[in-house]
Amino acid sequence: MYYRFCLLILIIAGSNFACSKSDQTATGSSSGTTTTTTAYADLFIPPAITGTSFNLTLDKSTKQFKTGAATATYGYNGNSFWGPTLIMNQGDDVQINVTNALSDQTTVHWHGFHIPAIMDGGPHQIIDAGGKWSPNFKIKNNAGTYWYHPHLHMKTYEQLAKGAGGFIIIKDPAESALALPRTYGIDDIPMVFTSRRFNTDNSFDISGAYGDYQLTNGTMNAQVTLPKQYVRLRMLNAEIERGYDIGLSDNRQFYIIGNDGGLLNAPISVKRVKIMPGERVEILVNLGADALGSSIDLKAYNSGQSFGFPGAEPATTGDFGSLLNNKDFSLLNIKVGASTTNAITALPAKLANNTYWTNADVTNSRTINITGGQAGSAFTFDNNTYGFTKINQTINLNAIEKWTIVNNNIFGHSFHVHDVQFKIIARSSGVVGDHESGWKDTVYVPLGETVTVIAKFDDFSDGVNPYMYHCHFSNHEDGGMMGQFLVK
Ligand SMILES: [Cu+2]
Repeated sequence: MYYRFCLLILIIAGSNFACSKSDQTATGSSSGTTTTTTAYADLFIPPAITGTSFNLTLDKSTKQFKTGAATATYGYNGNSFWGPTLIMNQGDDVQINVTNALSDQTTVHWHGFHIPAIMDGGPHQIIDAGGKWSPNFKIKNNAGTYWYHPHLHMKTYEQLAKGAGGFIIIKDPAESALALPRTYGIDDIPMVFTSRRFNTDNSFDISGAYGDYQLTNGTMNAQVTLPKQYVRLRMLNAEIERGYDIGLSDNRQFYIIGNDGGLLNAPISVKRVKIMPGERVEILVNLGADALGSSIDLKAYNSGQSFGFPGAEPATTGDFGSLLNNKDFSLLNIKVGASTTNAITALPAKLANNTYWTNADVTNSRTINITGGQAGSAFTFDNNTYGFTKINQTINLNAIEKWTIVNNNIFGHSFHVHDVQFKIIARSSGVVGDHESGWKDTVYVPLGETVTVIAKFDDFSDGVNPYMYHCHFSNHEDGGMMGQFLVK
């Protein structure tokens, strides 16, 4: 196994994990600046499976996160946490055989995919303990970073928290023609961020909103050596609730090249990018000018966020507290290694030719209000708790719909719609950021904000099987912050 035990010193007062390198000091936003002794562990790179036929088996496992007992986990295909990366080509007809080796039901949802509702893997496509499910569908999405995860109603949090999930990378001819890093695990790195709290017996505490220990690809104190050239990081937030405001420790510029539904039209140069649960952001980082053997941290700059940003709460314990809350902390220590023979050394000026929906295209509009959450009650949409047999919205096939999501409530949320990729056209707080200007399936709706998106609901009609829309905070989703829509 790749991990080593970590001698972790958590500087609670000083606010950060401090890691072992002698030249590195804690970079907490408040008090302590302390050199400490923590060993890094090698970043786990999920094995990749390429082709048109994929076998996935979800089973119990264990992983050694801390000294003492191993932690009970879930993983696909024998992995101790998370699952293999499935690499698919646009236009292919793929068959996936899912085996459920748990002693509990599960489902597998293909997050971001435009596929028939019956293949979607939502709460209705239940795979019984010991059972199998074999969906097949054509890959219609653009090249990009997608993922799979359980979507069993009221068990999504538990199963995702235990480690059930995996990446899907879609390739297409337009993306393949670009001079972008795409050697998996070398200069093209999948990175899933989450955090966990542990009980005293080292089992996961599956109750609160936030973990105390950050995990990147299931690795605590992760480190990776990347080549001295442009590298591509495919970042996924698979947290329960926490958002991440991501940057590099020397505050350098990096380049957003894609979001949920594939490439942006051109790279966007930034120093920070926020990524909320369910969202993906692909970035390029130029390591070409870095000295061999030097290192840089990819960090979450989560201190000082305003209330409503998930993880900004000041508490260190309890359901809405965490040792990582309102802190800056490292996600990955990157060591700069030798460049590869096929190094990408320049930033493409142009990436894609997306043309997006506008108000002029809209054939129907609807408004969804974020409700509930008061006095300990669950969050809801339009005051309706999720109902397994309840259809909340009915959409005409080929409609181009404008959805306005209104958050006059008490906290931020991450709003995800199945079946479609949408275009964010308005935020009441101001303009839509360049960093979220591409195709999206998940959008952050901050406290006090109204967000408007447009999507076309084409190709797949079904008068019986619904798609889901929901908050991608899995505790909110499990609590009933989910609705169902039919396209017919
Ligand atoms: Cu929510």
